Amino acid sequence: MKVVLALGSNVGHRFETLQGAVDALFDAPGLDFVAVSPVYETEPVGGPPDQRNYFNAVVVGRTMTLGPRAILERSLSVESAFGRVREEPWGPRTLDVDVIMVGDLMSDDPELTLPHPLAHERAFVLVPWAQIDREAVLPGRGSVAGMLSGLDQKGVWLRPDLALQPPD
Ligand code: PH2
Ligand code: MG
Ligand code: MG
Repeated sequence: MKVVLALGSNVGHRFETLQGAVDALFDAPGLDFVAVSPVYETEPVGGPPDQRNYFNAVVVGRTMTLGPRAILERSLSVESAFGRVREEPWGPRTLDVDVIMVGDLMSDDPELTLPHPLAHERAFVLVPWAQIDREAVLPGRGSVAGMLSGLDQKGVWLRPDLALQPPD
C-alpha cells in the first residue's frame, strides 16, 4: 500500500525538524521509503495571523504490514519526539505529520479520516506531492494535477536552497 504523509513546521529550526521527521518516520520496520519532495515555504493557512511561514514537504512510503492506525501512531510519536504540544487548532507547531492517504482506504473515523479531509484544497500539500508523484491520485477526489490546476498557489514557494535527504 502506498502511504502519503505531509510534513509541516513553523516553529524552531524548521528545515532540521523536517529532516529529522523524514529520518524518524522510516526508522522502525514496516514502512519503506519511496520519495521525499522538495521543501516549500508557505504562508500559514488559518490559525492566528501572526504565525511564521511554514516549511512544508511530502513523503511517500510503502507498507506491506502496517495498517492506518499504526501509521497514525507512528506519525504522532514522531511529532511528540520533536516536542509538539497541541495548544490551539491550526496554531504554530514544531512539527505536524498528517496522514494524507493509505492505499485506497476510505475512512470517516474522526481520529483518522482517510484520505485527509482537507488535502484536496491545500496547495501546501498538493504542490510538493505533485513534484514527486506525477500520477498521484487522491482516493475519492481524483488526480492531484487536476486539483492543483484549480487552486491558488501564490502562498507556496519552492526553496531550491533546501533539500531533504532520504532517510539514513
Ligand atoms: N497546517 C495547518 C494549518 N495551516 N498552513 C501552512 N502553510 N502549512 C501547514 O502545514 C499548515 C497550515 C494545520 O495542520
Ligand atoms: Mg496539519
Ligand atoms: Mg496534524
